[in-house]
Amino acid sequence: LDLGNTESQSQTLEEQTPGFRDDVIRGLSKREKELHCKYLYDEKGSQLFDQICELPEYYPTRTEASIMQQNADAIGHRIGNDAVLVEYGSGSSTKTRLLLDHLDDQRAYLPVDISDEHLMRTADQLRSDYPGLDIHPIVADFTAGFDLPDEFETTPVTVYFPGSTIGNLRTDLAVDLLSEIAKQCHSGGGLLIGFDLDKCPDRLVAAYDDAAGVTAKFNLNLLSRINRELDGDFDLDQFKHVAIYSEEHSRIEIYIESQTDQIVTVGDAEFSFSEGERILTEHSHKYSIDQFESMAAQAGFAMDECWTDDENLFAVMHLSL
Ligand code: AVJ
Repeated sequence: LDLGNTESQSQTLEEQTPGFRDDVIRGLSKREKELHCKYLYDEKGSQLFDQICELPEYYPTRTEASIMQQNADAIGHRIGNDAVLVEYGSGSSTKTRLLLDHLDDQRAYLPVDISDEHLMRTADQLRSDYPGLDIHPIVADFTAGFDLPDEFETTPVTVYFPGSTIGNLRTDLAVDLLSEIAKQCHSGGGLLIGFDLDKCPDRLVAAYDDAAGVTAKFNLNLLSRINRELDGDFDLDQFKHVAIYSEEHSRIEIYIESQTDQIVTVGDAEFSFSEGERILTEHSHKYSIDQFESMAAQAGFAMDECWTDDENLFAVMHLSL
């Protein structure tokens, strides 16, 4: 039975995410401990996020999909025919299908995502569902910037950036990313973006600290990932999920809070936690339509049209350069 050289086939976990160890050690060494939110989305984290999207308290995903559904024609008209669509963080491209069904003689679709297997599987599925569509999957971390294939370097491009993922970024970094997107769109291009609207704190906190505790599992899963991949010894029973709303920054802040004074090791590094000490794991910024419009204007975008739901929970906006 030839097992082949599994070593060469299966990268070690470390090789899969080379920056993970360095980022974790650096983040836990800070006076105010933090871990980058992108590390929440390992296989288990992505499954838990899919479960979060089904929770009654977590309205963003279903609200954005219904806005897209209700306004598909108007949105398709704004994007225009013969469009080249680049989607940031495409995942399983479910919302995109709403668009693709309303864009006739679409030029090309370039889904961009950091997890390559998931992206390739989705691209294959889309090729069979949309035979006439030219699909170019791009494996990239869009926050780190990436180039489009040469053939699209000069064509007007519409970037589709759903899910309020822009909300993960501090405002100055959000403007930087929007400026990168503006460069990619070229003149004549556009941006279709979804973002969560600011609202009463109770509704927001409930969406990030659900009664069933799925968001708590999603957050604490990062400690299990550190234990597994970086030889950590976090005792998850001694840490708690915390979600608070910051009026000052109009954002949800998600933390992992130590329940006692304790020492944790990650490989040969050692970190002390005092009772109540927190690790920041994610920001989710909430905007008014005016705030978002002026933030995007700093990156050179002008709003064409904005669609919301009847409870004003979420917004989808089309902007042009
Ligand atoms: C995927 C970043 C848009 O900010 O609402 C959901 C992530 N975190 N519940 C969000 C998230 C906890 C989500 N984004």
